[in-house]
Amino acid sequence: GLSYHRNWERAWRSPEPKKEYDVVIVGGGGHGLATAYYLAKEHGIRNVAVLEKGWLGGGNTARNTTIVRSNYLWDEAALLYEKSMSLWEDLSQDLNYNVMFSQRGVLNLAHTLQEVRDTQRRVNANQLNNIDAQFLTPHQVQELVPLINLNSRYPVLGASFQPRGGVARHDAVAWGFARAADHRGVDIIQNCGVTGIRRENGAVSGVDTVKGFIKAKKVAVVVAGNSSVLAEMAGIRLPIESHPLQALVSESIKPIINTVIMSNAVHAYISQSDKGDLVIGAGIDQYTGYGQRGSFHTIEGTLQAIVEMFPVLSRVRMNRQWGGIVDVTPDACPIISKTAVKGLYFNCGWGTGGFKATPGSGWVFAHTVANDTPHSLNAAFSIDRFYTGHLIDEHGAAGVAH
Ligand code: FAD
Ligand code: PYC
Repeated sequence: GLSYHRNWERAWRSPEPKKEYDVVIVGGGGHGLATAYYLAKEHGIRNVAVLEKGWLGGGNTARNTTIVRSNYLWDEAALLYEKSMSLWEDLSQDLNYNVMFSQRGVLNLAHTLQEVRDTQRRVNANQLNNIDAQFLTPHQVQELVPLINLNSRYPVLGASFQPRGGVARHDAVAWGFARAADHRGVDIIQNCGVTGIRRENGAVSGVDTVKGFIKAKKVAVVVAGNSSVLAEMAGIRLPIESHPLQALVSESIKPIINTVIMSNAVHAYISQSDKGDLVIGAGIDQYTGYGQRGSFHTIEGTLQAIVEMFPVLSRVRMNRQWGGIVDVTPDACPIISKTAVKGLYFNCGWGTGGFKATPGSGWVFAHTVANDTPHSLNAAFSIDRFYTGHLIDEHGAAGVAH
């Protein structure tokens, strides 16, 4: 500050794009940057460009509420998210960048008898996969969260708790991966929207961008809410719907909540950031669209639920509200896959829950792109499952209902 911003070191270069790369990654969110980092680190592939139409992490990476957990029901999803969790636990050291990963625990509340049964089933399934899930009674929930009203219109009958879950600092995740990828030779090019995907004889040959054509042996698309738009450029249809998802933060207040509390049933969740703001999120807006905002009634319903669960918050002022566009699949699971076009790969469909997967997603996608074959952890998440019917239904474990 005292140097008037004159002496900051550059965290990454901003080169002009080369004419050709071994791999072009489309999308400079956390997932795209993580993919670039692990391509360089794990597979020695460094002739890589990340093309971002805006600024790094300006999409959902910057717009999400940063909840990290791995308590998914089915083995396929649980193992993938748990891989991500294990990478989170070492990420600040690995990137040499403090991503402020804070394992303050995540609670998923159950408000009906059926939800209690579903929650217990998921906890049992998690324990069989060595995931640190516990079932808490209402009394135990109250001990963890003294301010919660257990007996509101949404009575709390129990909860799952994952102590290793928590939150991280979203910007730092994008910047940490970017800096570490850049150090390994990856070119990061912002303000470089991709406008076309070229193909020759059934194989990808490069991308058209606002900075001209860039030749590429492989193209890996990681653009979250814009996935269908990019797929159309390559003549592919994806089973994806893009919906707005909203969040908001309050003014800063003293520490009052030291864990993460989520309720699928009431479409609301809350944590408190290290700055003191309450970070509150909603369920998705039901309509599809690409506008990064949401409708008023959704956020109003969310705040009604929050105030019922936490009457003490009724007079806290809200500071900012925003929306991102989430890419939702029919089974609430991602697509991390080769496509019918040789050399073209898609990583999308993370919907409302991809932030927690950022390192794991990049790690398995890098493997898939480098070897032209999926890792065992993402083999089940191929696009083929929508033809074979081998869906992995994780609607119950999705953070917010959709
Ligand atoms: P993004 O960060 O969106 O990156 C995609 C990038 O592609 C963008 O930067 C975009 O500009 C770029 N792009 C698009 N089109 C082009 C183009 N033509 N050319 C070049 N670049 C292009 N997940 C959790 O796990 N926990 C949470 O608590 C959570 N909360 C959420 C709350 C909200 C309000 C929202 C919106 C999402 C939330 N999510 C959460 C979901 C999570 O944010 C996403 O799943 C995840 O961030 C997706 O990461 P990404 O890197 O793929 O996407
Ligand atoms: O997937 O845990 C999650 C989540 C929380 C808020 C939005 N998504």
